[in-house]
Amino acid sequence: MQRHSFLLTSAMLLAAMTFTARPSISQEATSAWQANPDLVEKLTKQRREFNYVESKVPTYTLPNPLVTRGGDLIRSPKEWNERRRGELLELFREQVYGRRPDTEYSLRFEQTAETTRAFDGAATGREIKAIFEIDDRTFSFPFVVFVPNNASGPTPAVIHINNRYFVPLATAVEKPDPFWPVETFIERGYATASFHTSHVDPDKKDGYPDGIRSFFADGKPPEDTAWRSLSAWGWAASRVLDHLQTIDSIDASRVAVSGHSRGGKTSLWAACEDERFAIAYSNNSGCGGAALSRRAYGETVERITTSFPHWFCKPFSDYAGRENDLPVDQHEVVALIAPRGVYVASADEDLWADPKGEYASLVAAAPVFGLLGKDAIETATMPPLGQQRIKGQTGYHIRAGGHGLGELDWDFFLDFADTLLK
Ligand code: GTR
Repeated sequence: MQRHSFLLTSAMLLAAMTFTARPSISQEATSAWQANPDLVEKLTKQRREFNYVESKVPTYTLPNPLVTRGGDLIRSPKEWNERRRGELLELFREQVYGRRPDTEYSLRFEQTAETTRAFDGAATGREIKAIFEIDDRTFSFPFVVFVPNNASGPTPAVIHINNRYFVPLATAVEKPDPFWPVETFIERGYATASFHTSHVDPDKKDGYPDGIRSFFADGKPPEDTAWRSLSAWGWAASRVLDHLQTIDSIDASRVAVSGHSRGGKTSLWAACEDERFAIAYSNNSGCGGAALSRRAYGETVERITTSFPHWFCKPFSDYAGRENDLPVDQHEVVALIAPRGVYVASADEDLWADPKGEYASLVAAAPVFGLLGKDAIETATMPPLGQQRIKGQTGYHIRAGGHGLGELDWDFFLDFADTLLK
């Protein structure tokens, strides 16, 4: 190292001098992300009942994903698959997201619109209706799929869970949308599909009668531990995947699921329940998503289960103010997706979603990836703002700006997908 420093060329010296002459930039480029103290102060003043101060995060011990309920240490992939993964999945079903029904149903797909020349002929787009039948009752929701026209073989795909709105085929073709940038996917060699969460299960406290959960329960009210909206939306992503499996130009073993915020909570859980998903993307998912519940930083279990009682099953609300008693924490959602890919993204100003807790969760799952013979991010300190960190099966970035999902996030997401799916 020492000797190399003598070999600096004049150009490098100049670059180094320019670098030190602009300390704020050099700091931004090299030091681990930390919450902006001014923002912490501002948010603390605005919402006194929530904690934004790092030093006030309660002390906690995370449950070890590699220790069974009975206290046994899991030592091999076989033990993980046979003794631990199922147990952990059940705990999340019972305590957090609820259990999906096992009622039999039939499903068919009906094409309602098509364009074979989207984006100057680069893609074929189709609007599809998923139609479910139980006895003589039916339920349906629409989704839109695009596949590249000029790929040399089956392509990977991304299913985006859209928690904001439905983007019909015609709109997707005519109006670029950074929340679901279809043309970007096509240019980068990916197929993509998307649906709107509320078409599956209305995203409101009293929406139950009109959603898929009520359809499955034949109108009966949900049991305390039955699935709630997040799980229902994730289930819908699996049904879209059922459709992608029927398309020859898509390689269904290389399909990622993505979502923002409540959609990000959903995509993580979708990939826990359905091992066909090759990658889960969580964007600004926060509480009940990637962020550790025990940190109680920003949004808490109490707040989320009162504001959005339809997202989580009833038992989760019992941990309001007593997160330490949870038999699980959110790093174990990441662990359940191992050895597949998991990518977590945060935003600098989105302290409500607890970027530090989102990152910590990813890192705390690394031992499970390790046990399964895969690399994952283990570095405890966060990367600098705007810089992507990828190691093996996991990736992370924290972007400048607030709660949202845009082109920069997607570029990073697809860079990660390129490493695992291409
Ligand atoms: C917020 C909620 C978050 C997050 C977000 C969103 O109001 O507190 O948990 O899900 O909504 O989905 O945009």
